[in-house]
Amino acid sequence: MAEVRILKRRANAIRKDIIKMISEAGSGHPAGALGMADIFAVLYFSVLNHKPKRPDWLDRDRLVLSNGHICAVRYAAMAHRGYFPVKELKTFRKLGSRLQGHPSYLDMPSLESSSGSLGHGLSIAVGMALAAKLDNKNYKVYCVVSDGELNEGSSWEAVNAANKWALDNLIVIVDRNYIQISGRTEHVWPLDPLDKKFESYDWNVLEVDGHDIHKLLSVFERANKVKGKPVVIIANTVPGKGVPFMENDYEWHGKPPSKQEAEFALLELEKNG
Ligand SMILES: Cc1ncc(C[n+]2csc(CCOP(=O)(O)OP(=O)(O)O)c2C)c(N)n1
Ligand SMILES: [Mg+2]
Repeated sequence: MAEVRILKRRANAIRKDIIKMISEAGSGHPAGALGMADIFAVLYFSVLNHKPKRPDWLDRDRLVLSNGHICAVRYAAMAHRGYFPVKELKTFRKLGSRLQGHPSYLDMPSLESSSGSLGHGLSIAVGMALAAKLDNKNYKVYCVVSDGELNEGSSWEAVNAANKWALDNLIVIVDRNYIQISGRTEHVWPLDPLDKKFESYDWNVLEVDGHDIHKLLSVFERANKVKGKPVVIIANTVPGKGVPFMENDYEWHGKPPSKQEAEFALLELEKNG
């Protein structure tokens, strides 16, 4: 399918930019960002109903990034999609830049919310989805959260609230990469069985390989058809995906590659086009 091929290429271009941005800044979070590149390519280039040149369009779908530390992937996807010039990615994490290391909504309203302090995004998304219902609006609210972030009890209050209001316009994507800042999730603070936990709050639970573009396209299609319940897509991802020496290693949660490591990473990504 041509669309799948194009989206794969876009995800790889996003990954290259993530490496360049974080290495040039000398700080940042490569593992989660690389792991979510396929999903952000699919969201920005296929799923979202939005107008990059009119980010304040009232009927746009909202995308809340709750685990703000992986924002390099969002900035790269947005730049490629036309929200701002790709060359602005060079300013990532620099003083005065709109592209802060943790997203600042005040600097760039199209981010929908500021984030970085974990555990808030899901509540914000629930509020947006409820507002859409009250206003009789048809837009969807997508919310990306991470697995380590679900340690925050506030996330589960939001999950419960979404059930109360039967927010079927809310689609949550969990970056299930099994790592967090200080180790493997199941070692630091076990989460499994995550599907059963969401099911116990009467959510519609879908699970997907977060790197299979074809399956991602169909899981979003299914999620959009669910009526009467909020939806969670548990996306199984490989942290550091595409850069073999970073894959599945929690040490790369928040460490920039050296210049030499970045060159090596870019060579690896080059193999994928
Ligand atoms: C409220 C809050 N507590 C602690 C932190 C510090 N922190 C930043 S990232 C992180 C790990 C979160 O796990 P996850 O998002 O799954 O990490 P990743 O998969 O991206 O490596 C922590 C504890 C924070 N940003 N906010
Ligand atoms: Mg994680």
